[in-house]
Amino acid sequence: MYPITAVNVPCVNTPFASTGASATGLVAGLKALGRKGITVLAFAGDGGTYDIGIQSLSGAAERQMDFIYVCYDNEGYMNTGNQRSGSTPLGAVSGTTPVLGKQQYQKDMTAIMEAHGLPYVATCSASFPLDLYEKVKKARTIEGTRFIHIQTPCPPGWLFPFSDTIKIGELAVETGLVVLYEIEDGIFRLTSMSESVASKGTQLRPVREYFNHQGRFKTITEEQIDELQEWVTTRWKHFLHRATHA
Ligand SMILES: Cc1ncc(C[n+]2csc(CCOP(=O)(O)OP(=O)(O)O)c2C)c(N)n1
Repeated sequence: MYPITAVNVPCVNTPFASTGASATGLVAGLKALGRKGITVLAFAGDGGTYDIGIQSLSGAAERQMDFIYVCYDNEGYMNTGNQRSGSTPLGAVSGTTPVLGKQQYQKDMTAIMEAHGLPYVATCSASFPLDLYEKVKKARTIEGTRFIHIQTPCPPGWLFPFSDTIKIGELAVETGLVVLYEIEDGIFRLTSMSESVASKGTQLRPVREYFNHQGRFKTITEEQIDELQEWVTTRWKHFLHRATHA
């Protein structure tokens, strides 16, 4: 219990590489004991999910182990002082991309998890808590591996004032850099702010607005901004198409 863990339920701390394997073991152990009605929830950062723990997560997902896996994604290895991860965006300065910023795009972890044929995957933002609440509630009712991704803005790592935290998360969705959706048994659905932008037919805000508010993008180039704008626009069209041809 606190300060060892801040949650009021039984909890196991595991090494980075083994979150998926540890959750698998808990599911198997509860089954062997005949304990029913307990949800196993795995919770790991983007470093722990996109990079260090991807093999055990992929193995568990391929076996359709019965747990919810939540990746809270602050787009870097933050508690060791902000090293780049597979989720750090193109152009972002970090401890390991200190001069030019990261030169690669983010890995699309939710698409990778969808490709495992999961019964439920969803994307969320810490700035849209009701959407997150609904998705976790729904995931609890489904069997098999469920994957939930949450973008969680990080003031000290992304270099913006703490008071802007909710605004930055909202901007990520309003610009289309983060798209809120869920895929249940293969059926794709936009949700929350992303759904209302789509259904009203309004435009996404320019990605430049998101970059302007964060110190980590201080060295991003005009070419990179244009490239990212094009990438967002193309991806948004793809999502709109999926939403209307579900
Ligand atoms: C097995 C193992 N390898 C490496 C580390 C060092 N380490 C501590 S925190 C961290 C990065 C965590 O990044 P992330 O999973 O994104 O979580 P965040 O700190 O951003 O919440 C690393 C590599 C460790 N503690 N254990």
